Amino acid sequence: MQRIKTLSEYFKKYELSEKDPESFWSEIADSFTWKKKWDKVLDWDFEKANTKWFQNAKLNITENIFERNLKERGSKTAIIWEPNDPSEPSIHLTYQELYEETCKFSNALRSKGIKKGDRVIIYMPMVPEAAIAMLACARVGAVHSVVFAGFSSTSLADRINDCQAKMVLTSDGNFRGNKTIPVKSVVDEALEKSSTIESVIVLERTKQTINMFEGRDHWWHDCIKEESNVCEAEVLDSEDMLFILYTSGSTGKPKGVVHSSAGYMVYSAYTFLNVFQYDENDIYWCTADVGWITGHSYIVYGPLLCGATTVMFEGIPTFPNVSRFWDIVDKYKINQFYTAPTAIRALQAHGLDPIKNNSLESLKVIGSVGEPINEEAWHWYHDNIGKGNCPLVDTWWQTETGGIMISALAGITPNKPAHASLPLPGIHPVIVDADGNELIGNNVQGNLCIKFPWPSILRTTYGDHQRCINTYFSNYKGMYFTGDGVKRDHDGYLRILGRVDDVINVSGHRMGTAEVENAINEHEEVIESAVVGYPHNIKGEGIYAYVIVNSESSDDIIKAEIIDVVRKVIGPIAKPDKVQIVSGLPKTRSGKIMRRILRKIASNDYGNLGDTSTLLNPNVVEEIIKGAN
Ligand code: 7RM
Repeated sequence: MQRIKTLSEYFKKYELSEKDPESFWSEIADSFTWKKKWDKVLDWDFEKANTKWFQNAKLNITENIFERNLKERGSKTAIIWEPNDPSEPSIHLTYQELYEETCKFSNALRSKGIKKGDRVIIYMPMVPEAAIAMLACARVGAVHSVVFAGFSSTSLADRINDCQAKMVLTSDGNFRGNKTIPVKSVVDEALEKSSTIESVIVLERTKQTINMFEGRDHWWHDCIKEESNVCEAEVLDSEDMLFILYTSGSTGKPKGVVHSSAGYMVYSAYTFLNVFQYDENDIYWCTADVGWITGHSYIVYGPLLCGATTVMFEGIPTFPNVSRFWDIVDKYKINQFYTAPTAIRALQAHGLDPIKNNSLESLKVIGSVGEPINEEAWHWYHDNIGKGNCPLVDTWWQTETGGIMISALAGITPNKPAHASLPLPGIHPVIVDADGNELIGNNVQGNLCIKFPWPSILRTTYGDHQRCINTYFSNYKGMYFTGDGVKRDHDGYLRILGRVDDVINVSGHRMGTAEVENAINEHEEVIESAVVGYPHNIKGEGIYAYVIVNSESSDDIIKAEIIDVVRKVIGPIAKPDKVQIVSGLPKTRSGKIMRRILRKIASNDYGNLGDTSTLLNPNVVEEIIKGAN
């Protein structure tokens, strides 16, 4: 695959992608290995949410990672694994070793009856086996759905049930900082609420005591013991499902975003190579978890397709101390470092002391993802980590887009603090006003839509195509709606302003306000609740819950119980930062909660609440302001 090397080349490619998208994308796709090439590059109809890329082509993504790379890169390190505890030895897996481990586990999956199209849940810590599990599923044509190992048993059961999964891959436990987290027992609880799982494969990691259910549960090491290290790859159609990844939206339960084989492969590899400007001998590290899309596209698939060395880190940035990230950068001489603004802000709060003993001179490119990066954090990151001479790529994209959509190309596109900057070739963003009119030219602000398909656009929401149409393709006719606000500045550079729907972004994690409200409402004494986001120094947004209760308990006790119920129903990442007990919620005459007012109060912005006279209960606003946290 050719990499873009200059700004004028970027503009040339961009122009070609507008004029002739089919030849632009087929040239890129040509550098992959196909069992059979496509008949037609693209077929699409946004009104029906139907997009097909590389029609009737046949392939397996793992042959593009392994067979395509092995000859030249068999002895090159594919994965460097850094354990939670820095005194435990790290692991280096070459492409050849990763290939053999993947084949063994693919054979194990087949031995346990997994076939093409079956759904397999991966609920695992950040260990090489998590990547091996994903790749083995892809090799046998099974559809993986990775669930972040911090989610509760209820969240896990919801996902298992939604996609009718046949198998769960998990571990006994999970090391995280100085804690050991039970994982298998969460799976056991989830399986009490679901009926489709036939077997569970358990990786031994923490060696803690767990229950193994005869006939259902098997140890990972037993499963691979007798398996061969060669495994023929299943031949998949370009549009066959590669994976499902659940993500939160503004309504109801999380949606299963579906990605297909060929388009995702082409786009994740192309964007990895170009955004990070990866060179053959570079060491690349993305700090995300494989439970999120960033881990899928930019720890596993993108880098491995490009034959890169990718670092996987099991731990957290603050253990054993707040120098951990920078120690890892120096230990492996990381060249490209990719993390989230929330991590930057958290580390920034500790000042420069934690980096005074680090050189960081291996760094060539630093990146940001998951939420808007504020200017202060941008400068701190750029000056102190990048030492002022590393391009900072602020990469905007979503679970649904599969890969990076708007970003500088490192060292090529001029940097502008807090601006994701320009769309990648092949991406055609438009800014629309509330009525759907396209806002042309510079100095405009509105909602961000994409008007033309790209190879890794989501294909559907699992089991409910209408929901996909309604969520993404109905707000603005003929366009994909992102849910984000955006500004195009006087230079034509794009700045993402954050969500315009009822989704909040807490430490780079997407959370639906309705989802958190539903969890709170599970508490027996809760009558009604309303959840909004508010600006938070470190997390970007915090979760503020207004709750009406019917309870004899003290406010402090009930608040603690409410936080606990959210932890149990969704997981610790969804715990409200602030809970306010109120006697009523501001509502319109038709009974709709006025979130706009609640958001302002949560943000300490009482000055301009707008017109409250049309409320059903204007008095309640005063009361809420008085009691605000
Ligand atoms: C990759 C990822 C998607 C939402 C998206 C935005 C926000 C992501 C940026 C960003 C500003 C960025 N997928 N977002 N990247 N906002 N600048 N560079 O995070 O599906 O989990 O979240 O995240 O609101 O819609 S995600």
